[in-house]
This record gives sequence, structure tokens and C-alpha cells, in this order.
Amino acid sequence: TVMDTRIVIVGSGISGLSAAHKLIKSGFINVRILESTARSGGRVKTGRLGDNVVEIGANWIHGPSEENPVFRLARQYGLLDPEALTPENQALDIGGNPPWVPNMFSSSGRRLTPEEFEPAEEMFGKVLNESSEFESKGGEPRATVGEYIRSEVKQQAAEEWKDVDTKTRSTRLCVISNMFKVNCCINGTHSLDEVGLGAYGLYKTLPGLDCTFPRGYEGLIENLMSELPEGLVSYNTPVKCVHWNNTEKRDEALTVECDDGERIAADHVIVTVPLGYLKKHHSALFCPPLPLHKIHSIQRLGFGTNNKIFVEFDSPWWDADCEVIHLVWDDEDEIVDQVPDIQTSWMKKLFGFTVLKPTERYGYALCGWIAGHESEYMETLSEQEVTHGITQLVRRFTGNPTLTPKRILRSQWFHDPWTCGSYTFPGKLCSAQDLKNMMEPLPKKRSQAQPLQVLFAGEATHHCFYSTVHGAVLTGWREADRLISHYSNVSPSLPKS
Ligand code: 6YU
Repeated sequence: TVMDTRIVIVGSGISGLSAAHKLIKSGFINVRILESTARSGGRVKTGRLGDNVVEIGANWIHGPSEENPVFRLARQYGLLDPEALTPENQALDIGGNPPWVPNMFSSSGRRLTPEEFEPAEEMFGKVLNESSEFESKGGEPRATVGEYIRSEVKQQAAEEWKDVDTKTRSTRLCVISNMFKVNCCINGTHSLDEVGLGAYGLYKTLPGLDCTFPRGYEGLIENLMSELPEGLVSYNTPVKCVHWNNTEKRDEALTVECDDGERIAADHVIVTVPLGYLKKHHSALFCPPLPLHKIHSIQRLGFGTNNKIFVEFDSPWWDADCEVIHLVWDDEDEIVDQVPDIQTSWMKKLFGFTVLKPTERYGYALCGWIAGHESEYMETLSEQEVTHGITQLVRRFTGNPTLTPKRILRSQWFHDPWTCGSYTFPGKLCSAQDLKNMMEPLPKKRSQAQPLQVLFAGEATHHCFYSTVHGAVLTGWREADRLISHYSNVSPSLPKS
């Protein structure tokens, strides 16, 4: 019966918590979460820069509107600013591109004029939008987003900018390189040459102007936790292996083995570990191993690194209305998103900064964004070395040799042993089928074996909202619903949710 069905959830991120929440509300009482670290939230992680809250992980609610479960929860818990709740804000359809006010700086120490960067932004935006259209045209499995944009931009620049002086045209192409780096961060990839063109359009946006949690994203986690039974989560309890389909011991068909040797018998396990962790550890984490088609999908999907470097200054070197700062290198008119020598020039990959607002709360603080292997290398440096790199960078771009950051703080998602990167993107040979394979429960066929032993949730298992918090929530609910409907067929006593 529902009362004694044993459900184990691996991972206490937002997807694991969402699954537990729904199961418990539907009457399941024998639910446990096993979490490797000492906290809940996973990639939803709020930190401090001085007295201010800053997000180490997820930053925005992407598309805060009625269809977004994170928006609905945040509203219900009273976690949002009034502006985010207005109908106007919810109706704004930005298609994933917030209309931020930019300031553009060049590596020669001057500001770029709108004449220099606006045509480049416009051209890049148009071609990027076209990149989303190959999915519906039946795909283009081999080519990448990087190759497509690069060739389209080169062709269009030659035609449309043929009467523009060489220097301005070159500067505009350098701006395009900057746009590539911005999109490496958005996609959490090393290079746009790793993002599959055929699958790029799978990602869907929701209406609503992206908003933040003024008191921190972790407020969402705390509120969810407060509605769950005490002791639900076992912390510092990494799962080492999920033993499934054990046909010898019928009553122990499924057991979860922890690092400390404890073995927990279960009827169902919901695995929510990040794709980065799965890529590295899937062969040890499952016994017997995962079916081949699932392993291939784990490999085809991409999981890269995007990190933040928060930097505080005594006074601003950007305009009062500026929301995003771009750092444009004037030797990058060949459209590049990778640096020539990571150890000496990793900081060239940092596309720039978003400005923390409001100023009354944050003072003059910026959030720098850096993706890829350059970002992974940055994680290995000491805080002093990172500070030194950032200081040199802002001095060069402002032309101000005395500019000095007050304080810095950075994330290190690649070296987090339980995440191994930041979030999912569609790799070169990816298709919609790979996301379907990711979410498919085990064992696959309705054989003699007990069905729905191992279920899969987490950001990387959502067919169109992968890489987001709302995607993760929906996958937790989906797997809870899978079990709820399974038991409402076998045991009519289950209250309908
Ligand atoms: C969003 C945003 N945002 C920035 C940065 C990052 C992410 N995301 P979890 O990892 O949370 O939980 C798993 C748990 O399992 C965890 O606690 C582990 O410790 C545990 N575990 C692991 N192994 C275990 C074991 N063996 N045993 C036991 N436990 C184990 N999302 O909505 N808005 O602004 C950002 C951002 C720096 C790192 C983000 C953002 C992603 C979300 O944070 C993430 O999806 C969810 O938190 C994941 O939850 P989960 O439960 O699945 O895993 C146009 C276009 C194109 C394409 N896409 C672009 C979209 C934009 C994506 N944007 C992200 C941007 C930022 C800036």
C-alpha cells in the first residue's frame, strides 16, 4: 500500500525536494532523501558579499509568469518584489533576451560608441534566433551553433557593412566575439562550437521579465523545507551505488548503498544527481549498469561550466543606468570564443559583468561571468591570483591604472565534486530523443521485474526547460506523479491530488 511504499530520493536539490513535497502531500509517508553535502538546495545557493546576499548558483527566475512553477511558489511564499508581480512584468515576452542597458569597453581603454556595437548586436541577435529554427525543420544533426553563426555573420558583414570603414567593421566583429562569450555563459558551454544546431531550438522560454529573489534564491528552499517533515533529509550521506533488478532476492530487488556502507532497501529510487556527476560516475553508481541508450544520451548531452566572479568597488566606473558591462578585445575580429593560452589569458574569456542593483543595497558591486575551460582553470587559482587578474583587466579596459577592487568572491562549480560543472546544454549530436532517454525509468520493459524501480529527475531530464530551476521543479513533480498514478491504479485508497 501507499503507507508502506519505501521511496528513496538521491539528492536534496530543488528537484528532489519538489518530488518529496508532492509525494508526501499525496499520502506517501515512507520517503527519505539522501544528500551528499551538509545542505539542501544544490545549485540553488545563496552566499554573502560583505553584508549583502549574492547568488553563487541560480540567479534569476527565467520567464516569471503564470506557467512558471518557481514564479508561482515564490509568489505564494511572498519572496518577490512588487514589480515582479505586476501583470505588465508577467506579460513582457523577451524571448530569453532581457533588454539591459549596456556599457561597452574596449581593450584599448576607451568606450565603444553605439555606432560601433549596435549593428553587431542586432546582426548577432538575428542569426542566433535563426539557430533555434533548425529543430522544427527536422534538425541539422552535425553542424553547431558556433559554426552556423560564424559563417552567417561573416557573409552578412561582408555584404551589409561593405561601405563601413575597416576599423569600425573590425570593431563590430570584435563585438561579435564578445556575444559568443556571453552565449557560452548562457548555455554553460566551453564554446558555441560544442552546441548542437539541430537541438538548440529544443529550449523554450516563458513570458515575463527575468527577476531575482531580493532576499536570496535559497528562501525558496527554506520555505519548501518548512512544509516537509523533520528528519526527511539525511545529510552528509553520499550514495555510492544503486543496486537494481536484483532477481535473486525478490524482497530486496532494489537497494541503495551509501558511502558509509549502509544499505537501504527501497521500492523506488528517484535519482536527481546532476548530469556532470552522472557523466563521471554512472558506471559506479548503477549495478547492473545503465542501458546503453541511456549512457549514450548522457554522453551526447553537454554539461559545461559557467562561473561568477563578484567584484566590489568604492566608486562606479560605469554609467548610473548601466545594467551590463561588456569587455571587447580589439584583437578578436576573427570571431573567437576561446583564448589562445588559458594559463596566461584565462581572463579574456570573461565577457564582462552584470551590475548588482539596487545601488542603495549593493553599493558598487558587479557580477563577472566566465564559462568554459578558462573558467575551470580560474577555479584552481587562489583568491589573490583571481583578484590580480581582474584588477589588471578592469585597469586596462577603463584606462585607469589605480582602479582597485575592494573585495571579490567567485563560484567553483566545476570542482564541486557533487555537480562537476554548471548545467545542461544540447551537444553536437543531440536530439529530443536524448532528453526522453534521460527521463525514462528502469527497468524499461514491463517484465516479471518490479516496475518503476529507478526514476530520473533533475534539470537534465526536462525536454524543454533543461538548465533551469523551473525545469528541475517540473521534473521532480513529474516523477512523483508517475508513482502517484501507478499506485492510484493498484490502490484506490490513495487520495487524489
Ligand atoms: C535558473 C538562473 N543560473 C547559474 C549557475 C548555476 C546554475 N541555473 P541540483 O544540482 O541542485 O541537486 C542535486 C543534488 O544531488 C545536490 O544537492 C548534490 O549535492 C546531490 N548529489 C550529487 N551526487 C550525489 C550522491 N552521489 N549522493 C547523494 N546526493 C548527491 N537556473 O532557473 N535561473 O539564473 C540560473 C545558474 C552558476 C550553477 C544556474 C539557473 C541552473 C539551476 O541552478 C539548476 O538547473 C537547478 O538548480 C538544478 O536543480 P537539480 O535538483 O536538478 O540539481 C536561449 C537559450 C538557450 C539555452 N539555455 C539557457 C538557459 C539559461 C540557463 N541559465 C542559467 C543561468 C544562470 C545564470
